[in-house]
Amino acid sequence: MPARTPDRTDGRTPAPGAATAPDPAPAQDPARAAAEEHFEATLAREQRIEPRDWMPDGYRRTLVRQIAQHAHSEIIGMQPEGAWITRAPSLRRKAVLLAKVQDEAGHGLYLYSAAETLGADRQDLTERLVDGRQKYSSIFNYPTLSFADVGVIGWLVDGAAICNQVPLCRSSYGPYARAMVRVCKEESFHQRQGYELLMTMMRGTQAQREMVQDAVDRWWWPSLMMFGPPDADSPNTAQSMAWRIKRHTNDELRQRFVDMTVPQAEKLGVTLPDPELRWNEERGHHDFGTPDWDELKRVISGGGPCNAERVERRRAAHEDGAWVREAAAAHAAKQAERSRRAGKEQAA
Ligand code: FAQ
Repeated sequence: MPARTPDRTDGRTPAPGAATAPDPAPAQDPARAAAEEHFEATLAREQRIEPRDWMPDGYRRTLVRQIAQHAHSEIIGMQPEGAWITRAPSLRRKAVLLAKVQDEAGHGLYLYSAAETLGADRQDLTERLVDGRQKYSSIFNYPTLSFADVGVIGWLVDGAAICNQVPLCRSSYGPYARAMVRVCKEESFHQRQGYELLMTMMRGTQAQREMVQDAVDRWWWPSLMMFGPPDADSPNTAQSMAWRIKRHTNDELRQRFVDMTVPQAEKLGVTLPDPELRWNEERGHHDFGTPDWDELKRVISGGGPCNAERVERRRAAHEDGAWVREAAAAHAAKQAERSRRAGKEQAA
């Protein structure tokens, strides 16, 4: 029988960032000591922590932070490609792109739901995004200058997302891990559509090939930065690995992405813009150059080329959607009232 949260009946916690009373010391509270032991044993057995299980406050906070940032990334990530829906060059490309962008919205919704199982409030998370208190992936702060960018986002950005997220299917928190399974299946489809689009362009005119190369040159380094700062400068990795939230470090996944992508670039016929990129026989991996970490810091802290535009658009969309949320809430209240009345009539 799994240990349940001993001090809360509904397994929920105050909004992230709210003050929490310190938990009693385990030695003084046998129920708490048993819950902690159960938590550690569950991790050691590679089993999942579920919403009603006891978990350390830090574990909960870390998950809310990562899942919220991830959800925000999916939602903000709709914008760079979404900008091309009206300009896609054929009905087929338009339909494919529309479906892809809708998938990203779905991913955001699964992830916000996963954050809600930890006690986070969706409205609060959105407010934290639009007022800059929570982050989203740096990659979505770069502009999409040509239709080739749509293909390169599918190939490189979704490719990096897959490398990062497939191990998260084994993350220790059940709702997050389960959400990742479906997300990864869809991301893998997105990656193929991007690669297919680029392959088509590479078989086209010289101008199209140049568009693809230009897009690769602009997106390569930002894609490597998606994996986060180098391990030595990553404040969260050690603890997140110990809690089995993350299963690999940022540098391990970055290396995996480079090794996976180099042969695909060769097949496509594009050059990756890194003079230091070469196979290292001894390591059995590709060596590659150092991303501009100052650029990553700048983009994360709001100074990227599109940060202001992305957040402003998200804020406006949220405000424009207020009437939909109000209508849905009014409808739900009406339904609830109807079932309450029907229940009363049945009981009478
Ligand atoms: N951008 O200590 P670490 C997608 C932050 S989804 C912005 O290494 P951690 C789908 C980090 O959060 C893409 N912020 O942190 C798609 C932390 O913040 P704090 C999103 C970044 O969490 C495709 C601080 O810096 N994917 O692409 C970035 O252990 C196409 C220190 O860093 C996920 O969110 C960054 N690149 O590792 C959609 C995956 N890197 O504590 C549309 C889940 C780091 O100061 C189109 N997340 N930070 O608030 C993760 O795996 C991890 O959170 C990492 C960062 C690996 C991103």
